[in-house]
Amino acid sequence: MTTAALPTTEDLRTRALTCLERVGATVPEGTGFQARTPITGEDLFRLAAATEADVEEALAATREAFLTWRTTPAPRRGELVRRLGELLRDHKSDLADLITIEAGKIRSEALGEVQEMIDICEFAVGLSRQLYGRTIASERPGHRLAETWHPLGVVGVISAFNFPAAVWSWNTAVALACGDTVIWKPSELTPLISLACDRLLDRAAEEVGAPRDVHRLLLGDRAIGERIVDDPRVALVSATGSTRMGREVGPRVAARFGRTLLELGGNNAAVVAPSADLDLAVQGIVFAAAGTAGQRCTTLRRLIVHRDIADTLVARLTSAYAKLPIGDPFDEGTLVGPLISTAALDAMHDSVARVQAQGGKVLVGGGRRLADTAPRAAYAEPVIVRVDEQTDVVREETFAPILYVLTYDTFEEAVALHNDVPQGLSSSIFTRDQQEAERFLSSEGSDCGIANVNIGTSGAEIGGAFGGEKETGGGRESGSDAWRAYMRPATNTINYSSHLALAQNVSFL
Ligand code: UN1
Repeated sequence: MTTAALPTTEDLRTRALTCLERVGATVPEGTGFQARTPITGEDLFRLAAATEADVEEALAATREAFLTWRTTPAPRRGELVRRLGELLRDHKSDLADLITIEAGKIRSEALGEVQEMIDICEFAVGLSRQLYGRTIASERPGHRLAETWHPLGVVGVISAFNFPAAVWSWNTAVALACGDTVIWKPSELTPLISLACDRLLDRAAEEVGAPRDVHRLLLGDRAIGERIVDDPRVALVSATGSTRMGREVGPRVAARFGRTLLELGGNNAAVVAPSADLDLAVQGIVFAAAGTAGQRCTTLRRLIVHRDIADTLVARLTSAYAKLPIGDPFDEGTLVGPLISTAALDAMHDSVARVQAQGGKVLVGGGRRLADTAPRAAYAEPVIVRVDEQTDVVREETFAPILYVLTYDTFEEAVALHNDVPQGLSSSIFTRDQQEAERFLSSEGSDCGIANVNIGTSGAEIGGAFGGEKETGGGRESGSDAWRAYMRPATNTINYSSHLALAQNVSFL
């Protein structure tokens, strides 16, 4: 199904300007790069990119601001994050519109992304009163051993187009509560939502009297990211993107003994066992595989189905896929919006062609929609491909709605197939067999940072830590105790006796 006619680029331009105006942001016009919309695939505005002097000034200013911010009591820092959360709530609809215009997300998912930002702000406000350290029993009389946590410094956030605002907020809300300052280089594909978020944080800082330079936004290309990566004033580089990008960022930051928090590619799978509730499984699979047009790092890319139920499940999925409404993401009826670019569509078609050459069979989808009305946009039909083995194409992440279906006979075989990819972000099992579910979650089961039962691989809540293993990079962001990555622990030994006792019974003097 293709939903109603697309809005015009002019409509989208006006709508974007209205949203920005309501948020209080202006478009920095210039000749640097184009803001565009995947809805029509056309250009919206030409924007100024940050210059080398802007980058240097931002690095110096955020470092300077850190020196005062780190001594501001954490619950006071939390007030800034609370105000940011309130402003995000007030402007939820405008922010969601900007996300739809620039990233092509359907309305419900764009609103969900803003909700995720509000949620992490609330989490970080609470966190600002919970930056706990431990007290440890000392082996020496009259001594106390304690662990204290301190702000780290400037945090460089490099974010991707697909969660253009939420990933920034996971990092920024937590970093600010922890006493760090933030310098942000968003994707070149999503400058407008970045300007809106930056403006709201600026307003929050003005209102609560926080230093203006606790955060800076730098719009522009890869060279800006490289400056952040290489500058010793940036204590932590939190980067979200491809494994290829992480492979460059990791060693460069390590070479200067900086820290990284990497959130890279995923190749997430769901195991569907014979006992699974198929109604539940079909819903969970379709959302995880076709939702966000397959452009989440948590998107379901591989289905590992028990041979006995494979045909039944596949038949249900193909019929659901054939009915997916594809088109204008602002249309309430649409479930699948555009891919970010025609290059993404080419990559999708290339992967499908390569896997077909390896014996893969397309069961449904794979075509292009709206090519006549919007030749520069990339509306893709989510595709299901049945494969006999996990070939090199299946083992790589293609950032598009391709679902590969594999079959298994034994649980051990399913887990082995599941883990036999280079990435380790998210995973799930659909089963009513408790033993099987627990084994999947145990250390002999899924090797991912996220492992679910009877829900899909995507759509994690902010309360848990988010991230994955292997080529996904090992970072953890968002909830739980992910905050520790944004602080440095110090171990303190305090002698309150009148004797100098040495540890390990050493005597000296
Ligand atoms: C991402 O795709 O980079 O779990 C983040 C999810 C979302 C976050 C995805 N809460 O799908």
